[in-house]
Amino acid sequence: MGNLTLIIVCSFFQDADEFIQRQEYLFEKLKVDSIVFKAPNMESGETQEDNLVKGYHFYYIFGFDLNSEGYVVLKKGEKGITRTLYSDEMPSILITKMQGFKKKKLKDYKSIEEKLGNDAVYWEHGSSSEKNKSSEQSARLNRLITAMRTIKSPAEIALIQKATDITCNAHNQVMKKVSKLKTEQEIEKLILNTYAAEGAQDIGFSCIVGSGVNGVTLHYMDNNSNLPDDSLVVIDIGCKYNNYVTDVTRTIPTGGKFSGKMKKAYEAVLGAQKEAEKRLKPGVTLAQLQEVSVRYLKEQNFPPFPHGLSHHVGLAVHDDNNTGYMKPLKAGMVITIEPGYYSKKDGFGIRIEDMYLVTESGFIRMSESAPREIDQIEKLITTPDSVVAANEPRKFDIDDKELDAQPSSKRRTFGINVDTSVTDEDIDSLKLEQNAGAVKVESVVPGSVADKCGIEDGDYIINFDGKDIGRDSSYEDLVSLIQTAKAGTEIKIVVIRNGKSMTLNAKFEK
Ligand SMILES: [Mn+2]
Repeated sequence: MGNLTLIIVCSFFQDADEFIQRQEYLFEKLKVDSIVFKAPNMESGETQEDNLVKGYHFYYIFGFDLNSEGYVVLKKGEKGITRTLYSDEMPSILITKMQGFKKKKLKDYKSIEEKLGNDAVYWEHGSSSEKNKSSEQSARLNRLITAMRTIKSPAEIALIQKATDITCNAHNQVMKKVSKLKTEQEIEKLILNTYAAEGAQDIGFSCIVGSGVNGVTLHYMDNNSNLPDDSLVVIDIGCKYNNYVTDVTRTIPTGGKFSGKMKKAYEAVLGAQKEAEKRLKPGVTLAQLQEVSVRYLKEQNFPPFPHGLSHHVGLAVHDDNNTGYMKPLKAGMVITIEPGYYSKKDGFGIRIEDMYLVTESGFIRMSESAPREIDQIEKLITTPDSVVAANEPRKFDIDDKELDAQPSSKRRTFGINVDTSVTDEDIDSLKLEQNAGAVKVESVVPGSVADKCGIEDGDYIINFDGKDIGRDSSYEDLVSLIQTAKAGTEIKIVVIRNGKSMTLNAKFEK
């Protein structure tokens, strides 16, 4: 990764409270004594897609995934909810940190199941099955979670914003370097490198990089053609950040200039997107947005596009929701608007896709830091050092105070810049235990938790709150640990400084 430096953004994490509140909300709405969740089992014969869809609901309620068979039993008692996980696997996130979570062997589940009998609601990925003793309640539970997921919490919005900022930066990198790139594959590589350098844990979906006539294929993923000299390339991408994804498409000229039919068509598509934006506020439906968008294209003598204008985005790129195309949108929903033009005859495709948070008064375009105006895109391609108007990632409108006011979305500000140029040899030189890893601190943000506890530039963090940093994914490990650190309690951090290990104490604000 070279000498790239990245800021470890630990400001935006959902802490365990948010998941606990969701569990409590289920009891409040369903008015039952017990709820049994069967964990999504990736090993089973069901399709991967199916499992993913099911996995999102489970993750939304508990904040972790299981890759093996397991059950979570929630029981409402006088002292609150008791939570028991029946599984032979330990979830990667530190489940013991979640209040009152008991862990039992999978084989013990059989006995509890008989006791629960018909008084429990059984949830098995939302589908009714033989085991579903209360299928009507089960379907209700499933719809309830879908409804909850449709409106994003401030913590979720911040995560989607972060994923969006990283993805927009990948677009900016491509615009700045496209004149030197020769193939679709090189563009894809640049995108993936940007994701990694900025701390995205994964892709949200496979990159679509369609140059020339390949841009006409909606889900083109071969990405193996040479870039034509003077054509367009459709780049539809989104990374995953702390389980949340994003979806942003830009179409750029390989030769640096939109000309002739390309320019005319691009202007029409951009106009169609802006027409939909004009109507975007609570109360409007996606069908209405699609209608105005298509009508605008028709007025400009361009055909309707062969796909939906919008979809919801969250844990999934096409996120589950209870609104569809016909029900009015509400504040807190996150959607795309993505009109397009596709012509084999012209030899190119165009799609412009942005991410929108619906607000009380209208919307916030979350992806505005990747330019979409013709003059700005051309400027960035031809003079890569220039800064165009929208270049800076947007600072999200929910300010700190508002975030702090939400008990479910306490911020985890740690405050270090990570040195990503650390090699395996660097880690070896620390002489750690087998499979142990380390995160090297490039610099500390003044006044941050890291600063207050005495972390210094050049320190290697090897253990956080009793947990070793792993060898293979040290960065992700640290992020997970910070995410689950409990506010107000003392946390021990072991660092290696000048070859010597030392223990520092940190405390996250309540
Ligand atoms: Mn999309």
